[in-house]
Amino acid sequence: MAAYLVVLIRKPIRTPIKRDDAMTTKTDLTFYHCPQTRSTTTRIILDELGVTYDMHVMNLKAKENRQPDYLKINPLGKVPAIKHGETIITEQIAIAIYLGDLFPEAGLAPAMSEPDRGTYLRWLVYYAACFEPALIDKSQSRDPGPETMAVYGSYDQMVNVLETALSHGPYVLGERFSIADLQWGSALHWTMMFGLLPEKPVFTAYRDRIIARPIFQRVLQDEQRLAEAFPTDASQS
Ligand SMILES: N[C@@H](CCC(=O)N[C@@H](CS)C(=O)NCC(=O)O)C(=O)O
Repeated sequence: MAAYLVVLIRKPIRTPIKRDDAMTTKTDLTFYHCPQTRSTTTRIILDELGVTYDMHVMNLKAKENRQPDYLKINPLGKVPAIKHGETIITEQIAIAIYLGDLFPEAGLAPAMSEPDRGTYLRWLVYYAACFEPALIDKSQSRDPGPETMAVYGSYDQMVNVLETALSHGPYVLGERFSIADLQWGSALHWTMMFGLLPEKPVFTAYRDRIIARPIFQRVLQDEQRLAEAFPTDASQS
């Protein structure tokens, strides 16, 4: 049976983790990762939350993510994915929301009882529902069709709406830093690097502010090291 290479890395605990009465604990968390891909954002979120997890790193170039063991985790063979106890979560935005709620003590996700919750969800989901589809269509020179039929309107509309959303303060929620900023800081970093998003001043200032965070920088540097052992085929990332 083809086994994929697995690296287990224990992350330091920054915040005390309380044991639940349930069978699983918050630390019973496995993160499936390929360096310098969308799962890098998940890694940044995990480290900013300061929690412990096991990291399984796969070699995308060798298609380890397409082996039967991993297809049981995500039948699409995509990263990121996490396993918490017996629950598997795929899709980076679902994972971001799940992790923020799983570790409320980190204060990176507004609770349902807080007024910021709706705005937080709105811009996180905008990433998956509008931003990514628009950028992928553009990069593939695909015509999204009429604005009323395209899920993101038009590429230009999608970009303008994002620009306005990021203009209100240092962060998506104004003065409050959240997981939404880790998602968007990372997204702007990669997409502007690949020329998929215009380098508007609002975008560059926002990106610079978020990626300057020490944990963000530490992960980006370590991803370079990891990518040498677990290379990524650029066309898959
Ligand atoms: N909809 C997924 C997309 C994930 C995705 O496209 N991941 C890429 C890496 S950036 C991947 O795993 N590609 C490998 C492959 O398809 O073989 C999400 O948002 O999590």
